[in-house]
Amino acid sequence: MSKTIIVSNRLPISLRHRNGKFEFKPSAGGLATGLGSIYKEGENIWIGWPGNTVDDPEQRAEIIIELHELKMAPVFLSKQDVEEFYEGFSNETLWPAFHYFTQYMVYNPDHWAAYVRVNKMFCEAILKKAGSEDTIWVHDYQLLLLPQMLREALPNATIAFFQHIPFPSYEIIRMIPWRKELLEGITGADLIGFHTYDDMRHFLSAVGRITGLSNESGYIQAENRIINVDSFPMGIDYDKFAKQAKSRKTQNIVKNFRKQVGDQKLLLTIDRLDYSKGIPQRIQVFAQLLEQHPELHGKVSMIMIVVPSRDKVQSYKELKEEIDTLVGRINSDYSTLNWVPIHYFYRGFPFDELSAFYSMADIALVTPLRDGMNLVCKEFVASKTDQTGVLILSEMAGASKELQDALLVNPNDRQGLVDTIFEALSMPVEEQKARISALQESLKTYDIFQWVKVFMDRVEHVKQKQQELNSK
Ligand code: GDG
Repeated sequence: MSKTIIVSNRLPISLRHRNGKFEFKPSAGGLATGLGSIYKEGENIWIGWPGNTVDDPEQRAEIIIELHELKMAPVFLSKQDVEEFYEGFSNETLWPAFHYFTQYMVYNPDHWAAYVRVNKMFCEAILKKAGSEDTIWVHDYQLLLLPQMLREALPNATIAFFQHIPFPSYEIIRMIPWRKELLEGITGADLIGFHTYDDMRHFLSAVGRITGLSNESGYIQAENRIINVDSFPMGIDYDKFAKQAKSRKTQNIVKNFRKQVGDQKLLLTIDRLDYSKGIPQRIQVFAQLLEQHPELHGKVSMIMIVVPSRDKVQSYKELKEEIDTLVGRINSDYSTLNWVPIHYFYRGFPFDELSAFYSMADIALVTPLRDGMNLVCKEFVASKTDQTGVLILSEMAGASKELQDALLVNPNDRQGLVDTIFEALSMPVEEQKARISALQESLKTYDIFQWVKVFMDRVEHVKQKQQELNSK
């Protein structure tokens, strides 16, 4: 019987050390939920890093056994791997390049060597479990070399790859010294997916120019193989967000939160700490709104949730300091005894409280400078069960291609954003309802489960096409 193996840098659990022991915390993220319908079935399995270093061989052996019960297999990374492969090449070279932040790109051959080494470690871990008849679905930019490594070991296996972050223009890709190896790595897959049509187009153009492989309508003819490249915009677990927002638990939290902030209008922003999310720029826009509209003082606040992330990487440390300074400045300029302009939280919240924030917010301000998709804007829409609320969404988020009924903005156009927030604050309820209902329709239909199904059906289709060609 053939099986499906999911591979991502991180397993859908986190391993934590506590009092000399370890414990697992499951991830409630959308991807983990969507792929649950796959890796929990039959002999299927999810392979990845459990998110912490474990050096003791005995502890490793115990972890392997415990993860096996959860249908997972670990790839153990050393501290050096984490520094050079994850924080280094993945997050200081590929992440900035793929988000068009070329000023943060680091070109470090040691980091590249670690990237090759860790991709090989993943390949070896997979080969312990996989056979030629299996399907292997590799996720994201940390594992770009893996599809080709797997192809060499298992020429007939079905290999799929999905990238969760943008794919930039050829002009950026060509800056990376190891661009050819990276592209050849990805093209080991039979199916290559991106969130948007533009990402797909950039990828095809870079592959054509750097590796010489041309395509016809998203089909690349490689030696003995066809490769399909397409866009598969990822959805969310819509019902989970809608149900939670309606639940008594969340509505009680909303009441309690509302008691504390009063009846003022609330803008909500939620991001991982990342320069691609445009957090300082958004704070400046809010300051400009308050400066230009004194009538809003005391009547509007921004709830800003920043979830800690990659805080060992220098550019992220600096970003955190910049945000702290900006928030401090604006709050000290405008606060009164009963009003604070920005409620700033540098931490994550449990799901029921997150849902309460989505539910109570009048406006979601989602203004990344660049984002593969952005799920926060979709979760906000799903949580507006009475259809009131306004989504302001950056054109630079992959989600903007689908969510055309949001108020779409260029995140670099500060005055445009100030005016859009002002417009949102006074949008008639009928218009809010019309927009949110239209957005909900598309998100309901194309949810995370549908996304997984469409992707897996396509994998099947490409493989069949390949077999037909082979038998000719
Ligand atoms: C990458 C790409 C692409 C946030 N705060 C809390 C919390 N969250 C959850 C949200 C959402 C997730 O984190 C963030 O997802 P995004 O999609 O917005 O952003 P990235 O982490 O950068 O994800 C992105 C995504 O991959 C999927 O392909 O959309 O473009 O960059 O789900 O709900 N969850 C909880 N508490 C919080 O305080 N429980």
